[in-house]
Amino acid sequence: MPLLLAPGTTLVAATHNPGKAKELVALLDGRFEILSAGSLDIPEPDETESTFVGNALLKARHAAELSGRIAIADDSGLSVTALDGAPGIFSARWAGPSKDFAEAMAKVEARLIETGSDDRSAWFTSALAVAWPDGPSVVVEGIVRGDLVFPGRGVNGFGYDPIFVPTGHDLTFGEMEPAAKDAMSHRAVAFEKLKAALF
Ligand code: ITT
Repeated sequence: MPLLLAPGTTLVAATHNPGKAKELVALLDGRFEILSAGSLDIPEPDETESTFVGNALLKARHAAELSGRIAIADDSGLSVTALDGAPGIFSARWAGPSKDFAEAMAKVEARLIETGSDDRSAWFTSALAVAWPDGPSVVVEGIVRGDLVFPGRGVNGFGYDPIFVPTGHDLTFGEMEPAAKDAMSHRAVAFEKLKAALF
């Protein structure tokens, strides 16, 4: 039987990142009742997998098992061409325990300068996983391509948004209105695939 998500279903948003949680709620668009992992006291699992898809499934399954409810998780990150795809799945970890993204963006710039390359192209990836407490799960992946700018610009969004200009645009994700980012982001691309699979 195909897996389907009926409107009005309660979903646990298995993230502890407030910026990401806001975007997930915007994408889910009043279609579902959302409970946050934080409000259910679900701890953050260790992200032990080596891919976005693997870590998204791990987070969704963990939250589904602990809550007994259907859970949705996102694993995402910034990949820089001249850095062979780094920081990639380590995007959150590059900000250190204090989650200092000014530091993480400075590290990206310093590493780029070290390479001597003038290639500033990069892409964001989002893997979105939905897991049912009794076992099945679905995962999809979306990307958005762009170029990095230094210094960063804008205070909207979160994480690496100030340094990322999506292809075909002039504003960084940090300068765009949230709705503009939500219409084209890696998370939105993944979400379209999830809709096709589950709604
Ligand atoms: P959860 O695991 O609790 O969801 P997290 O922040 O640890 O929170 P990830 O492991 O998926 O999440 O790390 C993704 C990091 O990549 C995130 O902390 C951001 O710094 C960055 N990132 C992902 N999507 C982004 C976006 O849309 N804009 C800017 N940075 C983003």
